[in-house]
Amino acid sequence: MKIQEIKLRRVKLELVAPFAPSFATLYDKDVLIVEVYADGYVGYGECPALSWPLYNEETVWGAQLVIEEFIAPLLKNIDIKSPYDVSELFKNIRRNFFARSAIETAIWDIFSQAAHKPLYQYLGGVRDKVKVGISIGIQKTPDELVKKVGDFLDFGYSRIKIKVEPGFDIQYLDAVRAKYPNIELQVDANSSYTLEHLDILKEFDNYNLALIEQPLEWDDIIYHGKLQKHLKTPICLDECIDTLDDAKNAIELDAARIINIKVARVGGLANAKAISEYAQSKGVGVWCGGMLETDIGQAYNIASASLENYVYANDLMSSYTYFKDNLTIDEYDVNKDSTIDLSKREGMGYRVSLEKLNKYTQSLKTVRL
Ligand code: OSB
Ligand code: MG
Repeated sequence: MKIQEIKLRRVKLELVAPFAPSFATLYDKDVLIVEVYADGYVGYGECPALSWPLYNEETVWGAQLVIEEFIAPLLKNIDIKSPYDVSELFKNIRRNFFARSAIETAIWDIFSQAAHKPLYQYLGGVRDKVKVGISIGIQKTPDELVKKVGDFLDFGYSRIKIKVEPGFDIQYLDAVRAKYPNIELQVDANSSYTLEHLDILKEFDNYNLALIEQPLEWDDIIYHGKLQKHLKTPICLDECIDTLDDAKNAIELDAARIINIKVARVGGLANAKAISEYAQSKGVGVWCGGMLETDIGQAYNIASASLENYVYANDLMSSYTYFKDNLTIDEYDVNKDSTIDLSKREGMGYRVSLEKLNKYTQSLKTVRL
């Protein structure tokens, strides 16, 4: 398969409500959608980097430039034999995993279309529906959080993840547990604590949490291992697992008893699968996290969650939970048992609406190879 052309679109979608992890508040999502044209096929991919380098080092601005100037040229006149070969082509580019993933996933779309298979089957997925949960940003008051939790439980999400940071943690957990003593609950700190907060971090053990996600520095593995010795609640790493080696180091140091694998953060589906299989060989279960992807990016997240070792509920949601509108025609919803069905359509599984894509496109650049 040879790529002839790549279109890079900056697309802006409005959120239903502001979303606040510890590091920023998002009101809308400025994303990069790529269209890869190859041998009569079109594959879609998404780079979900944020507008600021506050989650990790990437930004949507930088990713666009890196794809245009450095990633696209590597594909010129290359006959790609398998989607598993794509990361190898990009291996000399340091990091920039979100940018790499946009192109890599679009190539998976094309190969699974050409094989006449739904992506999840082509990837080797073993289940046709995946467990889902919701991620709730930091709220102004504990009461507001309790109300949001109730709304999402009513909607069908049975696993709730709450964003926390120092000062917005114990009181909030007290309030949620007072009303909902038995729900499946977990927290995500997005690197807002240090070991100086050890006393507070130990208190998390009192709330029967499924896991604590990325409490310490975004690029730290060693101190997470030290912290785990003081906690009963399993530590789950997100930000600092970008490569298979990161996963090996984290498991070796007992810094991650669970791993949140984001397709985009690890540079695409082949690496997500490799990390998941390695973790499985060590008895470490994984789940799929997200970066507030549009429904195009979510298609790949959903497919990844069908792999065998995705044993925990994933941060996946119905197409209208975060965004006022979508980019695909085939909307999907959460079932009553907090699952989402895998699409049986060939390729990534959801037909892109060109009308909507054009409507929300802020700028478009065509790169011919
Ligand atoms: O840390 O998981 C995170 C959103 C933006 C950046 C980081 C994170 C998140 C989420 C949203 O928690 C989860 C999702 O997209 O489903
Ligand atoms: Mg996280």
